Amino acid sequence: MENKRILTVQDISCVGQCSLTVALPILSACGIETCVLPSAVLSTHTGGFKGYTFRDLTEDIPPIRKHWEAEKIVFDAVYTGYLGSTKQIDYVRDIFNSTVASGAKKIVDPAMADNGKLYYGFDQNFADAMAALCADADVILPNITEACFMTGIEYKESYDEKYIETLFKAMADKGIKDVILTGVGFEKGFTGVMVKTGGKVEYYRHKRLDVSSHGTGDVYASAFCGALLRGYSEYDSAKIAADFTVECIKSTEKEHWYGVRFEPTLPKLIEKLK
Ligand code: PXL
Repeated sequence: MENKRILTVQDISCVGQCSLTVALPILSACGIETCVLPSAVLSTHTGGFKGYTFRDLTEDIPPIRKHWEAEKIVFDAVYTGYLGSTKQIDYVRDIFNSTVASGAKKIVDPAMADNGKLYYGFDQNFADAMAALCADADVILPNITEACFMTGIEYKESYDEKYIETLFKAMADKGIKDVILTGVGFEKGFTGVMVKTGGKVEYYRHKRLDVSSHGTGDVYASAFCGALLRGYSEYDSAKIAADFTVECIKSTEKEHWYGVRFEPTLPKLIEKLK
């Protein structure tokens, strides 16, 4: 196996099973050396806990990047998740333009919204800046809500393929390249991923479990990046990540509302990628 090194930029939510506490173990299980750049440190994530602490690390990013440049450290891929401010988005762009190996994959999960709403602390200005970062990426992993906020298209709970086509067209008009659109379901009891690579669009349908947990998108994006760096195509990586996420959700008890219990399913992911 060729050794690959990925940099992931997202927050540390000390408790809550999302962002770095999810990305690091999953990418490691995929056999990928994982370097981290924490965008902020929070006592918990922002979805359902009250009174969390938030230490913004924005101003640490440029000196960290400069040190890596001085050491000639480069990454085979950069994967960004939850970012705390528009300034951080600019600093991530500087990383895209400097500490990457030639041919490095730039993967952006515009983690900022779900179920028709932006997460606490974000506004349309942030969504516009995120759309611009997505245009600098090779592949992005939005859900439908995030795609809507980035394009100005109205969010719909139920829709047809035409609506999804409209979202893809609007993202392409913004210069966005490959898209793994998550949470796309046309029938009751099923959801799936619509994958646009180059001009090709493919759909992978899977069972919809009636549990919604924070951090599901992070579990999905981390497994996708792991499979991609192991040499799978974007479509196959999207499929592997979907099957993994469904299994993880199955292992998550109702009381474990704050995150996805992914640990019991890691051996299956390792086996799959063998
Ligand atoms: O990707 C989800 C996520 C990550 N980080 C923080 C969050 C959330 C979702 O609410 O609050 C801090």
